[in-house]
Amino acid sequence: MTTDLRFPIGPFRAKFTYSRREISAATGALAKAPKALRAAVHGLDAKQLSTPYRPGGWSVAQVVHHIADSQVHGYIRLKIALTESTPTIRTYDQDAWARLPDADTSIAASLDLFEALQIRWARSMRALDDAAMMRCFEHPDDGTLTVADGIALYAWHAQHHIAHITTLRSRRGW
Ligand code: NI
Repeated sequence: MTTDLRFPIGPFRAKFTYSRREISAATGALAKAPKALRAAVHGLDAKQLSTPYRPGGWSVAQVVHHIADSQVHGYIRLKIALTESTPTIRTYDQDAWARLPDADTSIAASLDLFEALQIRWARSMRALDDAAMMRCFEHPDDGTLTVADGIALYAWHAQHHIAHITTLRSRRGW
């Protein structure tokens, strides 16, 4: 069996419509993600944080910063979808962001940022009704997505990147 190190929990598949149970599972997974990320990096030293999670991949620290950066985008994307008529959201060059000088081994602020954003996110999303969950936004690469897709996507996204770190640790015996 071959394992694709880039997709330790498999790829995300948008479904467009979700049951209440699926949305609450995704919201719950997101709510737990900041703590899970802290646990995933707990005790790692600077050398370990600079280690790529796979050959040619981002370092552990870059993965942590990316989770925070991505959650910033996700938060803004869903707020825009809730307040504008089928807006087209802005993409960004993730690899270029990961190479910016702030993507170093100082990860504490990104852990805090992810946690704080998640508190705001959970507060906003828990209060939404079915009509709000079906509001759409246009992703320039991925097409039309609903707010519910966005919640499911970001829940997957956090777990996907946390698994990059936890699978690296288990392969290395860290
Ligand atoms: Ni990502």
